[in-house]
Amino acid sequence: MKIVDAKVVVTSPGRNFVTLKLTTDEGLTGLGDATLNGRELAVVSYLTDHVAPLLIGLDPHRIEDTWQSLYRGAYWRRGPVTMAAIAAVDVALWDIKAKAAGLPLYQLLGGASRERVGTYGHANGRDIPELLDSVRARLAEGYPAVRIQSGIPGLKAVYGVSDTDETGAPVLHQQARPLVEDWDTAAYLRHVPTVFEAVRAEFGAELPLLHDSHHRLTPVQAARLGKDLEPYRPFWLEDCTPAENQEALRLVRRSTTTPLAVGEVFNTVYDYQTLVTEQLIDYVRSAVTHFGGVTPLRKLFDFAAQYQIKSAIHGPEDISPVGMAAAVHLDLAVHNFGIQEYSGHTPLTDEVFRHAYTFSDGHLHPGEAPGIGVELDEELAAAHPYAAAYLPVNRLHDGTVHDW
Ligand code: GCO
Ligand code: MG
Repeated sequence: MKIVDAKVVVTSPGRNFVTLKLTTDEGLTGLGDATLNGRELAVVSYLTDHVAPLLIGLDPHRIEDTWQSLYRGAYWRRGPVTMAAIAAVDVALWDIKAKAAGLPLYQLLGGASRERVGTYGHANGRDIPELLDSVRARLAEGYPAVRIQSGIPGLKAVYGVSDTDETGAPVLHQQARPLVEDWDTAAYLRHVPTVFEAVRAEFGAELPLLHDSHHRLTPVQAARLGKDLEPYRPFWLEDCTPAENQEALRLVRRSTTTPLAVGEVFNTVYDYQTLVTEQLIDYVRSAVTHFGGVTPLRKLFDFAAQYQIKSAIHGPEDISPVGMAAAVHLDLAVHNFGIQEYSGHTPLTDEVFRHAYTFSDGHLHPGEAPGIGVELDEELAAAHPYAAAYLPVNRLHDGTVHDW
């Protein structure tokens, strides 16, 4: 079998998604997600101008060899643009291989290690009463675990709550400049424990509660927050520091037993080396889409497993249903699965990307369709073209840019 066509499809059925479609001389097709939120067209160019020409004529079964040649052959290794492009190729090849075998991808990854995949959903509120309503809504939808984010008194727009629709999904800013949010770490550190206290008081001790600090704290601030949240037994504290400084997590780890989750912006195993070997974290958060695909993510999970660290694949709305499908196959197969983030997509997105995976009773299953189980409606995709959109930026009261 040979690859005869490599096409990049950009569509915006509510938000931008970048998809690679490979076609073989036997008529089999494979899809891979290459969406890099806010920087989509850089990956489109990387794929179209530099990768697609290399794929024509290759045997699609040679996944490891293709991965290694794209990673090593570029000379310029790592980075989100490169790794999102490689991820799309990797997933498209796994899709083709599994279709050729007539099996759902999880079967090629060792088969199911569980019956279904547990998830967490997002609850957001501008204030605590609104957040409690949002938690109630997620529980009514069946979510077994909930991430809680709340507005902070004195701040007008903060991560997770500035502009969300009725499902809790962030509203896109399709405009020429990024939206500016504001930030005050002291106010945040004072407020978050009161949020946990209120949610525990309303929903009891058993509901797994997660929280995302979105890279905003210094190590000593993160240590303080981890300690302050201990009485409320969080399931995890996510991205407490900007973890490209891996050593920063040593202080946090020594100071608190609050479990830590890190890694959605990481793109290779080297980003995790210290974190994993020193057991500084409890969950690795990379997405198939941003980590170079199923091939390296599986290796990361096996590496993490040696240190009792579990998987928690990044699953916001900006991972397309193609990336989500690949994630759910991995989730079902790996032994050290922890939890899957799942926000779902708009009905229009689910029409553009018809998928076999299902969400019911708070759990995902990849389905039994051969491959990853996603079909792209190219006509509908073309009817919703790319629209420039930015993630927000974050500024302190004096105007200083802060981590977003
Ligand atoms: C999460 C993430 C997202 C990111 C988004 C950026 O935990 O789901 O932090 O909300 O902000 O993926 O593109
Ligand atoms: Mg996050």
